[in-house]
Amino acid sequence: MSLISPEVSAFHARVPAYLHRLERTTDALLPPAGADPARLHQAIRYACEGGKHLRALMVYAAGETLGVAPELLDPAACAVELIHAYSLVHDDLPGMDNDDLRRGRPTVHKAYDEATAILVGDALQTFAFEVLANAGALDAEQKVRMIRSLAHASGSLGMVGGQAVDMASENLTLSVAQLESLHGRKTGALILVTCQLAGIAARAPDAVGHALERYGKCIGLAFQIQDDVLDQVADTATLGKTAGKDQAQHKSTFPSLLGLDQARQRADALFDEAREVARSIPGNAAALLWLADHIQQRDH
Ligand code: GRG
Repeated sequence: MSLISPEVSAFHARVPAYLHRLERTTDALLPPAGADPARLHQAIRYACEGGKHLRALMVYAAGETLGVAPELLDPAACAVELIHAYSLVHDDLPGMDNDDLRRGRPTVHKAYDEATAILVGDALQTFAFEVLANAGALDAEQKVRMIRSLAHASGSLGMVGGQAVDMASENLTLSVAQLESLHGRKTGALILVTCQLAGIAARAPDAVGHALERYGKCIGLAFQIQDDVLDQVADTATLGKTAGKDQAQHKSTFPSLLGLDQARQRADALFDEAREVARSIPGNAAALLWLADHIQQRDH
């Protein structure tokens, strides 16, 4: 049963069209699978398939709230998904999380090989900045601001730094504040930047930009808490209460620090806060409200 409220159903109806725009933008940017070197280009396209595209939808939702035409949002939506895809390919490598499956099928290093997976991530990262630099609908200042924001969010003070802290924290018990800080960088920075990119496309005034950032921070943290909760529930269902991967590595998670119920409550409170912030943004908040509902209701 859909729990989408009538208030936000208008954006819901436009989601397939936004996803189609993302697919078209990405397809036009990436070299064809047969381009030399064909194996690398096949693997690049493989890495981009599947996925829920939540980050791209955040760009479109924040942009729609601010009244931005979708063609000004396409490059940013594509760029964040490319950075996200690269981060997953590298995160799955044996030197990092060593995962065999991603999006329900073999990870890139399993379907191809480790060296190819490293190169796929490298190439996806550079394509993300190329699509912004090429964006014909944006002016030069908007492009530079977008490139700067995305570089900052994905670099060593953002996602890459968060990954480094995560790896260094293995087998340590973190405080809730430390875990929030780690995930604010590892997962949150890329979610937050989706709102910043939409704000740049809209030339939003500072006050609106700050409200959008608050929305993005709430969604980013809620998403990560929910991710931990979903993992814990899946581990408990499939492996028994103690055999999950995170527990085997003694990794701090929100459910391990707060308990499952409190972790769920914290995520719900953050989704509520995000909706409250969305309603305070001048414009049509329906898209941002839809997104908060949609992410809150996800089961994977
Ligand atoms: C290796 C540079 C580098 C960074 C890795 C984001 C990240 C940093 C690693 C991802 C590891 C992970 C599974 C984190 C949990 C939260 C998360 C990002 C889940 C995957 O995001 P979804 O659910 O993925 O949006 P889809 O497949 O839908 O795109």
